[in-house]
Amino acid sequence: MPSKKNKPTEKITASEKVNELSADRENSAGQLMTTNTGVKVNDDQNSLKAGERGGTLMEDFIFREKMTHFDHERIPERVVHARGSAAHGVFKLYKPLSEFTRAAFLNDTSIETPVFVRFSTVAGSRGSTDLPRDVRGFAVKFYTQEGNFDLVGNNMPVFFIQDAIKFPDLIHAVKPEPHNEIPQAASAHDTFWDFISLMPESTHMILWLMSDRAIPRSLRMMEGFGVHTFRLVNDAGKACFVKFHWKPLLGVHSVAWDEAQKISGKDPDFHRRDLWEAIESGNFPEWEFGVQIVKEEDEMSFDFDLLDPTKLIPEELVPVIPIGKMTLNRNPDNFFAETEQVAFHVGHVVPGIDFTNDPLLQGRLFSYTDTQLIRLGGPNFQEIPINRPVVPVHNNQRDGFMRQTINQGKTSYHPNSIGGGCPFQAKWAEQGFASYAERIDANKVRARSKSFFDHFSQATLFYNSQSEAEQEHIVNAFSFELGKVEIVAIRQRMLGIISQVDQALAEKVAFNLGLEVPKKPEQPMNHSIPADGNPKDFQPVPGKSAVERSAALSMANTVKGDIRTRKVAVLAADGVDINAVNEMMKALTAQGAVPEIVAPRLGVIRHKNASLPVNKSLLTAASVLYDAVYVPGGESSVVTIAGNKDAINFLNEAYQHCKAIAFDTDAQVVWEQTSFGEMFPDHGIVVEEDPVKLANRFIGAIGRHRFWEREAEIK
Ligand code: HDE
Repeated sequence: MPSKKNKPTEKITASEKVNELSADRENSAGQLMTTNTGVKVNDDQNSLKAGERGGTLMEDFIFREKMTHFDHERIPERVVHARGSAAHGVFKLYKPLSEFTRAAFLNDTSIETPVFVRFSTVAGSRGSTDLPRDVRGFAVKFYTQEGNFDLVGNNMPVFFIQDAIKFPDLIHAVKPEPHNEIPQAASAHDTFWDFISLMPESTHMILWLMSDRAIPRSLRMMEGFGVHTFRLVNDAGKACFVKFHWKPLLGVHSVAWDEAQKISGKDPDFHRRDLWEAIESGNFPEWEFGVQIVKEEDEMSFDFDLLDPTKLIPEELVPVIPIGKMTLNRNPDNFFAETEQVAFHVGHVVPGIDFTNDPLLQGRLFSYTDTQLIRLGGPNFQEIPINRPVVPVHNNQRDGFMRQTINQGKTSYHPNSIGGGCPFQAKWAEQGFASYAERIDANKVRARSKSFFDHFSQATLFYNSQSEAEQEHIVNAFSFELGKVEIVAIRQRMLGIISQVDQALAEKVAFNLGLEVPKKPEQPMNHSIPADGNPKDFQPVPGKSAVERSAALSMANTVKGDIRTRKVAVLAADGVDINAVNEMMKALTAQGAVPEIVAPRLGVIRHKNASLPVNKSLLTAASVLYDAVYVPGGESSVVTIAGNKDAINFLNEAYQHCKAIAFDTDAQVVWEQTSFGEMFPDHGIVVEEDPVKLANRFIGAIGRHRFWEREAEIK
């Protein structure tokens, strides 16, 4: 839960990084057009020709330059996390963390550290939908006074695999199948589940992926996790272990799976648009930054290995301490220059933050620079404005494609005497980075620690921690995903794995698939075995989580009641009770919600001499793009709405997706036309005569986010 210090930030000025970028901004307003060499262009409409009907001349340097630049506009998309949206912001520390780390930005509460944050889906291409069932990337670049620190995390606290060497396999399995490039941005296909069914270590992550965490309502309503255990090192050189957390002030919320699929068609940019609009309207997204600290001497005191990235530390064992707040307050000026060219790297750390031997983390330390070299075209990607630190860079690295820096002097080596020995190495006291001197005494082996072999107990912990509705969603997600798998043996193998998490869960999924849960899990269960390994030595080892249920794992326990930025459709037509609409819009807007009038056609809706502008027509709007619906009274308006099948469908869908719906008493005729017209209204359906009571109850209902319990009624 976010702490008391988390009051919304009023207004934040541009960060140091945003100001620094101004040197690179271009603005054509009021300017003459030029070529790239600065020559003013007189005709941008016609190429140079040998006569009006003749061939284009090679001499036309203006045409050649324009076309060549266009021909080279594309760069490779990220091999994973290709689809992303980003924003600038700032991080403010609540209280110094000097006991644990010497990182300056975690020691000085007066510093406002600029950040650039990129959210992403993992599997889809750059142009894919925002709403697949997928993990979301949550990558934060802190431009600190000691260089850049990148916290390249996800919205789930664990990962699919334990060793980086399996990452290419995992990604090959989840990406569209190589022979026909189908399906786009979806895990529901044979190769993904084939791989997963052979990799029991992925089970915990799979439970998260099958949960509603994989279909967020908004990028602003997701948690973020550093996933790996990192190290913090204090000024005395003493280290402790740390897990990093981001907790959104608006709470963690999701959409329904049916809704996610429909949003993908109606507005594939749903999350990108939502983030953009929130920032443009001054509703700055905010997260609290939290840490779970484990003393070095307690490393071995858990029933799981801190170095195993398929495990989380239950908050019941180690609480998350809120240490600061991040606010995103500015949209990028240019998608390509900033969001596309930003280069994150889990190895970008600052003094006071260090790595552990988590084998996934260790492999990532190689991959991120390597991938930028191909994606951004060479070793000078750190000089791209968005990647540049806000502090000066001095070293003996030189040259390469697209070098921007003009290094002065004649020495580019160290030690040197000609250059006075510059640049100097920084002492510890000068905040020079010195790797933590962990003691290592071991044989060189290709191996996996036995302490990594309990693959199921935290998957069970996660499942047990979910509310009834959330558990039901997991059943449905497994049934959907495995239902799309064509090879029955894969479904069967997955049922064997799911039965290790929870027998009842496996049985429900098996029922939906028309299969039986295998009596005994297929042996061997783990197929990720070296050539000379004995399968018996690689099978999962049953374990038991010290914690049986963890409240933090269920979204049912998240922050509720805040309706800021929630979108509300007001379904109306000519003849609407304009006073009622105005009252409701005023009440909603006062709470920060965003009401929009949706009518059968664009223009205005009228009643007597008054009129209201229509925001969307039923043709362009869809209920999946709103959080709630209000049907005002007004005799001819309610008759029109009641007789409009798109409007009734709008309401039916909102009901099916468990949203708050409000009716004026004299709009009951509309309600009667809906699929839920016969039912006793639940708490999410509000009907009131008194407009003030109606607005208050409706606002309360929107603040609940969803009435998932309604799903039981719908069946
Ligand atoms: Fe990444 N990951 N990853 N990853 N990852 C990339 O780097 C990789 C992992 C994450 O918005 C790539 O610049 C390996 C875990 C995010 O630009 C690449 C392994 C977590 C982003 C890469 C992992 C992440 C990436 C592709 C297993 C959460 C998007 C483009 C050892 C803690 C950053 C790029 C952005 C991107 C490799 C596992 C998060 C190829 C080898 C675990 C948020 O370098």
